[in-house]
This record gives sequence, structure tokens and C-alpha cells, in this order.
Amino acid sequence: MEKRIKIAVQKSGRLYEGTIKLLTECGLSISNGHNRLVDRPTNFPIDLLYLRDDDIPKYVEDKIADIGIVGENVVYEKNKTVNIIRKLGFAKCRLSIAIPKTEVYTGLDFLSGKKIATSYSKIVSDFLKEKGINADIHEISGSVEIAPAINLADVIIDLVSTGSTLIGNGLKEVETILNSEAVIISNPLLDENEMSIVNKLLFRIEAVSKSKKYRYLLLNAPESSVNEIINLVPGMKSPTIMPLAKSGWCSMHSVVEEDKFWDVIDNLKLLGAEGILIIPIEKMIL
Ligand code: PRT
Ligand code: ZN
Repeated sequence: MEKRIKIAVQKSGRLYEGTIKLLTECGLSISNGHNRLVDRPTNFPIDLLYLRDDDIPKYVEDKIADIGIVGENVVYEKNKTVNIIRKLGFAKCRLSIAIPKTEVYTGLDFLSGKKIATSYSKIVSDFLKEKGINADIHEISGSVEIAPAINLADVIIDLVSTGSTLIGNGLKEVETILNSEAVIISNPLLDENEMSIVNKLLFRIEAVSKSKKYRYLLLNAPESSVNEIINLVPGMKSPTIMPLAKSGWCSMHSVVEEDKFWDVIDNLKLLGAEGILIIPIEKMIL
């Protein structure tokens, strides 16, 4: 029987959509996670286990799942024996210190002797220890942002993405102690067969994430500009160049990094390029 491995993913919540989108883009045929505990794609040897995100590091440490997708914040907080093998670029957020907006923040010494509410007591206590600050950590599992208003704490340390929850609760963000995004974690003791399946998945993730960074570029150029355009958009190996029916002109195909293409296009126009098309790439294998 074909060897299969298991990946632990969040059953529902902020990681769910990004995780399913990524695995689907990697070609896994996933049915409907929300209503199931396990999913068994028929076209790839990885079974999905749907869990609460907090449980994922432990399941991976115990090898109930071989790998998992979870936020870095949870990995550090749970402190299990797992390896982070790839950052995934979604569910980005930061663990930040926030105080009532009327208070004046004087730097980290502001925290000395204060009562800090957080759901991340391990990360926070490590941070305080490293900075040599004595404060009283009050662990709560949800709605941390209301703690100052009900006199449960003077300070909170919580996840922030847009910042609107803090503002809505009369708080201001004063310092970030950790940046986080979704990552793949793995059990450190995978055998060769298991690693080869993980590597197959990582290869596909790489192809998907590269394709998002690049766009396919098509344009018509006067032959006299071809060399300069090649320098501008060298592509993967080199651009494809085909003659047009109109003499003195050719069609060029290349790839260009998404965050550079507006600058590139301005320069292409100066070189006489016309009919410029920018097309998304679905997968990219170098
Ligand atoms: O049910 P389960 O235990 O699986 O999920 P959960 O409720 O514990 O976690 P969930 O789904 O809320 O978050 C999962 C992961 O998403 C977190 O561990 C982070 O890695 C990541 N993430 C990204 C966030 C946020 N952004 C985020 N904004 N997790 C939580 N928040 C919360 C934050 O705690 C605060 O209450 O959103 C609020 C702040 O948001 P803004 O936009 O107002 O700043
Ligand atoms: Zn959770």
C-alpha cells in the first residue's frame, strides 16, 4: 500500500481558509473540511486532520500528525518539540503590548510591577525574563482586550492585525514583541519515505508561492530595442523572441516580478514597446 502521511490543519478559524486554499493550489483534492475530522485526498498521499489550532503542535510532537499548519505564535507558546520547516505568508499578525490610550508609555520599564493580561503567558514570561522586567502575568484565554476596562489588568499583550480591536477598546499599541504568520511544522523524526512526501509538498508550495510573485509579460517591440528589453526583463533563462508579420517588429515573452512591474513598464514604453500584456501565472517551476 502507498505510504501516506498526515497533516494537522485548523478545523475552522483564521487559518482555515488560507490553509485550504494553499493545499488546493498544490493540487490536493480536498472535499469539505468544515464537516469532517479527516480528509483523504485521492490524488496526493497526505491525509488532513482537522483540529483546534492550539492542539496542532502537540499532535505533531506526538506524531499523531507528521506535519501541521499553525501560527508561529502558537508554536512558540506551546513550546513542543517540532521543527518549523516553512513560513507560508498568510495569517500575518503581531503580538503586541497595548495600554489604555490615556496612559503615557515610557518604554519597557512601564511594565514593571504592572498586571499584564495575555493568552500567551509563555512567550510573555520569556520576553519579560529576557528584558529583566518584573511584572504580574494574568493568563486569560479570550477577550483579552477588555481586561483594562474591567480593572483586571493595566496592560495587555495580544495579537493584532488591523489594530481596530485595540482602538475599539480604548487601547493603543505601544510595542511589538513577536511577528507571526502561518508556518508548516514537522515532527523532527520523520523517516525517509515521510520526508520524501513532505518534500513533494514543499516543492509544490514553492511553485505556488513563486507564481504569485511573478507575472507573465507579453509585448511587441521594435527590433532595435530588443537587447535593451532583454536586459530589463531577462526572464527565467532569457525571453522568448518571435518575429511579427510586420517587419522590424517582434513579440517578446518573459516574466517579471510583481512588485517591479510598474517601473519596468515605464521603461518598456520608453523603449518603444507596445501591446504590453501582464498575465498571472498559476504555477512556476524554475
Ligand atoms: O478554534 P481555534 O482554537 O482553532 O482557533 P482560535 O480562535 O484559537 O484562533 P483564530 O482562528 O482566531 O486564529 C488562528 C491564528 O490566526 C492565530 O493563532 C494567529 O496566528 C492568526 N491571526 C492572524 C490572528 C489574527 N490575525 C488576529 N487578528 N489571531 C487572532 N487575531 C485576533 C486577536 O486576538 C484580536 O482579538 O483578532 C483581534 C485583533 O484583530 P484586529 O484586526 O482588530 O487587530
Ligand atoms: Zn486556538
